Amino acid sequence: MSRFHVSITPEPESLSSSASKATGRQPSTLPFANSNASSRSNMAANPNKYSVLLPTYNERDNLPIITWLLVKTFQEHNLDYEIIIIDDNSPDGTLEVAKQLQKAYGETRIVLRPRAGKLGLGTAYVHGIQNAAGNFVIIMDADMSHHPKAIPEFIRKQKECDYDIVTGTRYTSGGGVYGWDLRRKLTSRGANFIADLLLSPGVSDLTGSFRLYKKDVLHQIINATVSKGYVFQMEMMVRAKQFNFSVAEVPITFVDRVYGESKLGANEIVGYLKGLWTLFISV
Ligand SMILES: Nc1nc2c(ncn2[C@@H]2O[C@H](COP(=O)(O)OP(=O)(O)OP(=O)(O)O)[C@@H](O)[C@H]2O)c(=O)[nH]1
Ligand SMILES: [Mg+2]
Repeated sequence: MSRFHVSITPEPESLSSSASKATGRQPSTLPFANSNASSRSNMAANPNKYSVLLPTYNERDNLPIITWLLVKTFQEHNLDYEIIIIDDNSPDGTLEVAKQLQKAYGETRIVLRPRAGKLGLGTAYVHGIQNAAGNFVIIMDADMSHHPKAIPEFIRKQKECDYDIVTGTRYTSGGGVYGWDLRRKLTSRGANFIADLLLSPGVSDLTGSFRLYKKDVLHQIINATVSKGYVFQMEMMVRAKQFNFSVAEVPITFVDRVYGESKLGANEIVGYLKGLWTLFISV
């Protein structure tokens, strides 16, 4: 029997009110991890460590908020974690902001893995995962489209059947997209529809990038993945199916980026279609 199957669970509301209060403004105090006894005792109950891969390109305004929310979430759930920021020499000075965050939260929590230039998302993950200390890896965007409040649910879901991968989905009941215009919504839906039609990886949100992986599973999938651009996330699910990894889904609410310009243009769409075709004829 194939181990590849998909299971869906609703997203919790537990952190939503406190987190939304934090969104959109700089916190006056920063949460520090593992500072009390109850935190330490619960950490012993969950021996896992979660490495968050946060690729950034021109995210100087979003990075402090997403980092603060991540620290707060991990702290409140007594989870061991590190946040690995992979900045590609952003012209807006994102790396300087990341350095400040490292000073505030400490070098064991904030790990900087900068690169000299914009080399793309796919290789940013490969670069980030090197030396990751966690046995689990969380991949997410830094622009606030992915809310850290979903992470405890990803973790709970993963434990349920020891899943290899848990992926956030916008396209099942309980999930959704906010802030996109019709063109962007149609592009995303169309990209999912065509990929599902041609490759049937069995996952409802193929282009999303909010996912939890066992680290060795992510290594294996990344090593097999050949795409570079937007098609990368979709290929990861195609490879997961190929290797018979088990995948669970958690509905997520995706909101348009808080600060900064969208980078999705005609070139990316053409690149996606080309990549999809390459996969169709090769996988
Ligand atoms: N290190 C690195 N990060 C990148 C690169 N391209 C995008 N990112 C980051 O990857 C994440 C996802 O990219 P986005 O630009 O948000 O992609 P998107 O969500 O499809 O499009 P918009 O939000 O509309 O711009 C964000 O955190 C970006 O800052 C890159 O070439 N290198
Ligand atoms: Mg984005």
